[in-house]
Amino acid sequence: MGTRSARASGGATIQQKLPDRRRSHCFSNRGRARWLGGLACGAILLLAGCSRPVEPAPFVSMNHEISPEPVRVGPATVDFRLSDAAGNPITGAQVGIEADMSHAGMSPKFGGAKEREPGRYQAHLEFQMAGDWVILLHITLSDGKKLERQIDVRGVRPN
Ligand SMILES: [Cu+2]
Repeated sequence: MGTRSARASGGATIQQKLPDRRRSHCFSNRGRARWLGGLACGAILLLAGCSRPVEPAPFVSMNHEISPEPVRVGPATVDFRLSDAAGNPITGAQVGIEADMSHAGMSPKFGGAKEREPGRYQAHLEFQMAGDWVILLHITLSDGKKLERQIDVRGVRPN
């Protein structure tokens, strides 16, 4: 995973930054001890990377609107805004849409969203059946961070 390799290489970088004087002063013992220590450190970091959640998710708030209202079987439009902790629009996000029904046995429908205005995104989808739906937004921010948001759409009406 990205985080894991970033941590491992971070450890290596710190080691390289240690002054060379010490290394040449007593290379045979200290150099090797440090090298082994570095390995142990790396292993610990790898283990920690496995058990820890990937990274604290960035703060992103989302407001959404679905039309038509009330939602019924057929085409629908989802408008949503992404903004940061300060309320500024989050631009340049790539957003994949996944629409699922809450009951088993239906395959999810996938689509994408387009950024219509800075921080304002729009997706088109089709509700094929009346009932309860869940829309998942798979969001990749411009810096590569990923997060998900869920929109519950209950009681889609028959057409
Ligand atoms: Cu269904």
